[in-house]
Amino acid sequence: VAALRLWGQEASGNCYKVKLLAAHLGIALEWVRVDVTKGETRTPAFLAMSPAGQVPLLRCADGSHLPESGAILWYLGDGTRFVPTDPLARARVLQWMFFEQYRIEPNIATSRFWIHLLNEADRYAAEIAAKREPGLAALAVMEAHLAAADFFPGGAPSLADIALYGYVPCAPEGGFALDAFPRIRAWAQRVAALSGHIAMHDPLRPPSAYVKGLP
Ligand SMILES: N[C@@H](CCC(=O)N[C@@H](CS)C(=O)NCC(=O)O)C(=O)O
Repeated sequence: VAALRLWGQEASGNCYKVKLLAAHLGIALEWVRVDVTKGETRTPAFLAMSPAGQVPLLRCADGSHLPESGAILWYLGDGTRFVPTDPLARARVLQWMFFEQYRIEPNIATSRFWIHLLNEADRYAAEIAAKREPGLAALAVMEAHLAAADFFPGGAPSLADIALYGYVPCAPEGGFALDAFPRIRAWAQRVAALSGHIAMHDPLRPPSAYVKGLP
């Protein structure tokens, strides 16, 4: 059995999701740091493992490689308390994981990448402006859901909460203030209060940021 190995970058919410689940489940992961801003995900050797040239990438127990944060979460999390057994309940977890990938990640994570990771808000002003309305709309969908539920999809924390926690609490770093979303802020506090929780250790963030309760 191969040791589980994760290729990733510290400031990436997609990679943080995997680390967060592993921390909750007590799963040991070997960490291989990749710098996405230096083209390290686009080398022939990396593309042979991750066809889209992206992190996170997991080497699984059988030695094969699995990209896509949602797929990795499912591989590590199925059969644990983060995935229900009832077919419809499982589908509802996937509902929110797909929502995260289509409505949250492409708007909020991309804006955060240009503003926070690249520090090039001016150069990407048009792209950032185009993400604003769909990003706010996605946050509004989450806020509405939380009127009747503590987690996604419901009663207990699931993989969907782990997936959404990757980028939603750090949305302000992408220019999306969460002041107008009190239920999202309360949800983020609930997730962060779960035993086993770890923060994202983003080296670009000043240490004081952790004191203010960022993820
Ligand atoms: N849908 C993918 C997105 C992964 C992704 O966007 N990875 C970024 C870092 S957060 C990356 O590797 N970018 C480098 C590149 O595209 O070359 C997932 O959820 O894992």
